[in-house]
Amino acid sequence: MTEVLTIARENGVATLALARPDKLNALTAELHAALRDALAQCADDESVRVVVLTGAGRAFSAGQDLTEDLPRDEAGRIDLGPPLARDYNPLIRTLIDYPKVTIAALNGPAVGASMNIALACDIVVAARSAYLQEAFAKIALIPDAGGTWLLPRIVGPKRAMALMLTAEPVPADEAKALGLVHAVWDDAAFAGEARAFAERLAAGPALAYRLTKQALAKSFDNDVDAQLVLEAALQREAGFSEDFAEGIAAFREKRAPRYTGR
Ligand code: T3D
Repeated sequence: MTEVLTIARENGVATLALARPDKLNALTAELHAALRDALAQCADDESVRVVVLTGAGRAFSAGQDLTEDLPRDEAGRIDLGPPLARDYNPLIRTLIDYPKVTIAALNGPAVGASMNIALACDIVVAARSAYLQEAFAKIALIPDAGGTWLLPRIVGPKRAMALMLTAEPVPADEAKALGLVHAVWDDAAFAGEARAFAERLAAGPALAYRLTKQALAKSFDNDVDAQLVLEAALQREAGFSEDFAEGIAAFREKRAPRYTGR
């Protein structure tokens, strides 16, 4: 059987590549299951510090596979409740809560649910020819996979509304200007630049990154006082770490730090 997801581990980076290139890496139940397993494995694998999600071939992913058999209700209508409850919603929760740095490396278009999966990663980087598209309205659906929560928090409610109602593609450079994408590289350089970027993060202080993610996850719910209390608690934890001691030592000795994530 052909693998629908490939996993490569190198220099602290696990690269998970959606691998149905003939179908622009459209998401099936099988691909969701493989992704779920891979994310769980990488969370437990101490040698992995950064997870990169990307696509094989010319697309990141074209969203839900529209040719897959979908469940039906008693009246015979397509019932999207089960795949959302089983696959999409847990995936978005997993990505938002993920204990390691996640990078969506958009080698090509990220469409429908796959745009929102990318946005649920910590950092999005893109090849110049890539685009992001909340394509749902084109097939008379509403944006799911966390899109209605994620997108307005990134670009503001008006832009989110327009992007969702028009279902227009957002080219990579425009997505960068909107804050959806952190870096855009030319297509020919993309794979190498994305790998180097991920490896730089993998050499960073993994424990401090995890705690930073925990702090940011609360920042839109907490008031300033609650956030200051949370920062103090998490900063104490960071301060107790071997990495902090190493960071201080490296600074004093004028050398690069060697972080272990402890
Ligand atoms: O299950 C649930 O819970 C529902 C959840 C839904 C979440 C969603 O993601 S809804 C959004 C679903 N996705 C789409 O609506 C996008 C559909 N695809 C497209 O509009 C276009 O393919 C693209 C704009 C993404 C790219 O266009 P283009 O011209 O570059 O490529 P293409 O020729 O259309 O596609 C290449 C092949 O991929 C083609 O197969 P073929 O004809 O060569 O055998 C095409 O059918 C296939 N493909 C592309 N997208 C999908 C797909 N096959 C299945 N599902 C797809 N989503």
